[in-house]
Amino acid sequence: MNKDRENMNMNEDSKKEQLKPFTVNDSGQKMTTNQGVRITDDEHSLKAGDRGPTLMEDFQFREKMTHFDHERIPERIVHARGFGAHGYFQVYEPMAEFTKAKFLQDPSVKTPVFVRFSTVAGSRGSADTVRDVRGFATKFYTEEGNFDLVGNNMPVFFIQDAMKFPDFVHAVKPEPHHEMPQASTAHDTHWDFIANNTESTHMIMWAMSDRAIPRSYRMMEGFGVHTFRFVNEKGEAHFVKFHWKPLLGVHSLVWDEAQKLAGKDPDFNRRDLWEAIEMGNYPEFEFGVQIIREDEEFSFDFDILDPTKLWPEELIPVRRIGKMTLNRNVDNFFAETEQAAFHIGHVVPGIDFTNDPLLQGRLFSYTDTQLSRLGGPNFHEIPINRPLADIHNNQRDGMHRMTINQGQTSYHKNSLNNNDPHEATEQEGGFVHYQEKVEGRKVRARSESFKDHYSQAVLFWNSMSDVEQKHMIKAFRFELGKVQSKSVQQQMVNNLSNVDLQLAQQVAQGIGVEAPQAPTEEVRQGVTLLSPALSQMNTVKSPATRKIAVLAANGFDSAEMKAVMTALQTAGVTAEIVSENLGILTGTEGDQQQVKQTILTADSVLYDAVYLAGGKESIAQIGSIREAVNFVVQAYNHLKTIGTSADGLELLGTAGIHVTGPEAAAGNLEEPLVDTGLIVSSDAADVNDFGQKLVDAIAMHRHWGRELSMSK
Ligand code: HDD
Repeated sequence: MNKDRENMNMNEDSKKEQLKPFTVNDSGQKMTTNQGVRITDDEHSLKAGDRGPTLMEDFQFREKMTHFDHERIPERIVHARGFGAHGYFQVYEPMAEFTKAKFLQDPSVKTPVFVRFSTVAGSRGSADTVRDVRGFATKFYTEEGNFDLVGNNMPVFFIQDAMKFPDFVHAVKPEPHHEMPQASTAHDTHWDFIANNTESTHMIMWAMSDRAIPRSYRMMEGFGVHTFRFVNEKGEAHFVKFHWKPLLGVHSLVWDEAQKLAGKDPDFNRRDLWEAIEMGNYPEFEFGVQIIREDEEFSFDFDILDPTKLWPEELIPVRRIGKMTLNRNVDNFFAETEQAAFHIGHVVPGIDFTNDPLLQGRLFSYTDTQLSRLGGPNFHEIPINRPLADIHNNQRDGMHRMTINQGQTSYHKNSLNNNDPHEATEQEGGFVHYQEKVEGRKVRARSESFKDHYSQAVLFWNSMSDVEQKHMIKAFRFELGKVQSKSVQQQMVNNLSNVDLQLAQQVAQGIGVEAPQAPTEEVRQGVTLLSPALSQMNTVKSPATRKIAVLAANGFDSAEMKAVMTALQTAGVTAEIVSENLGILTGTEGDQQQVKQTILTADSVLYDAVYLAGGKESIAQIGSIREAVNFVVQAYNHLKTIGTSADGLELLGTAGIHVTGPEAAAGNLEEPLVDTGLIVSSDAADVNDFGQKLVDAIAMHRHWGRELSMSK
């Protein structure tokens, strides 16, 4: 099935072709047992008389039931809930100066990839939009073998040494005595761990930020987290950090929306990814690298091997060296997404490890976990995990072995088979480990240079905008507010005093514990304290692939609807008509619109924006439905773009939503509101201008100014 790597013609479809012989299509086929015997009746077990007992000899029943009884496998111990897609990667220019990895040399080569996005803490059936880190694992099926980049959507981690991973995960997961709460860090053991393991402080700032509730998997960054090595043909090495940069920018939900989504559509993120790919809106991520010379290892105010530290982009720029496009959904979730086995130790020549103690420990865990999850040592033979490069070695047998190795010998060295398979030289593509010089005593210890737990937490906090800081304060108040132990709450607030005293004091006030008056630790001076790249306010903004609900009924304003729909379509925004009932609506000029969702099946949390269609009759009908009015109010509270005709203004007014007009600007209203993102057709030059203004507002993602005017 595999082609010899020398003759390999790698292209975007190479993996698809490899998977093809394993796929089965039942359309038009007769039903059989697993032994291929055709089945005449699949509904009745074999009985002694039509009211009698089932017979042991019913092999058909036994086979069907036995398979069913065993069709679940253990879920991943972390990252259990996830969703994957296929795609390809192309490098922009040869990277030979830094690495000899073949897939990073030729811009014409499309290397197939499989990506699995995930949440970390929740079970397989938990909700997508919980507050959590997101996994971002990529398998590159390169001609030199598989390279797995097993990263997250945050650039740092909770712990510095893999020895602590089981402790951390035990603390995060539901508490052992009552298995609560599901997929949430808002509980005592989690915060007890964070408060008592101060190396987590930087990462907890990320986890309490909007990054932990992404709007879409298509709108998150990815990070390899660890420092890796690039090694070139000459054997020269550079330190490297890997990044994924989404072309749609980095955008998040708001917390109330995320919580409601968990009930309204627990599959929100996976549905978004699936639908985007089905619609041809292929998610794109640029591959970025930050590179440091070996002789610069000690030139920074952080240890580059410490996984709780990022490399500020302003200090070490991210060079974008290629692009990944996800363009194909899986045929079968279990076979592909669930059985995908990633491993940080899957590297190809040109990419190597460093002594980051978290990375080193991960190198053990990933194969080990698949042994129980996928039932033995042959999980590399499962179609989704097979490399495109050939496999030849003397490993044999074991549970579920598929390969039929021919010949007499399965050992090295041999003479009976010409000593084959034989080792490759470095020139033939053999992997040669980078010859880093290491020396030291055997100690259980942590380097002094890892002991600064606060300065990058400060960096992160300082780099947030006012709005983002407000969200974080609320997130801390929410999470710690659910903690039962006063002592844990107090310890955590004291810990936060080392990041920012005001932050600590505001959190303390919200959760009713003593506000610290001074930091409890001495904070390091003279370190980098600002990185604008960390704020999502500075990200790419685009209306493309956003979703808008069009609230309409019979009698909608045809001219306005046409202009708005055209503007939305041109900008790549998906519009769905939401009305009281399914069916067809007729506009003022007799044109028709198909209703996609009813006010019962839809909810504003499923959309980025709402357009309350013009037309007196339509507005009156929508205004008479309480859920429809709530729909608009909720979208407003979640800071989404709202477009309305002048006819809709009254309806919005009764719902407590007022528009800033010239009067308010002149200070003539009692409570003038800053209503950016509330687009009224009468304020536009014409219907086309209205459509364009709506699109521009949708591109803003959310209207944060409205939030500042709405709450403290
Ligand atoms: Fe891990 C899964 C990412 C630290 C042990 N990890 C897993 C997945 C991702 C990450 C994305 C899901 C892969 C998939 O979709 O199948 N893990 C990370 C990152 C880390 C990290 C970015 C820190 C930088 N992990 C980490 C440590 C250990 C593990 C320190 C243990 C020493 N991780 C595992 C695991 C998992 C896993 C238990 C569970 C399922 C699996 O591997 O296949 O082995």
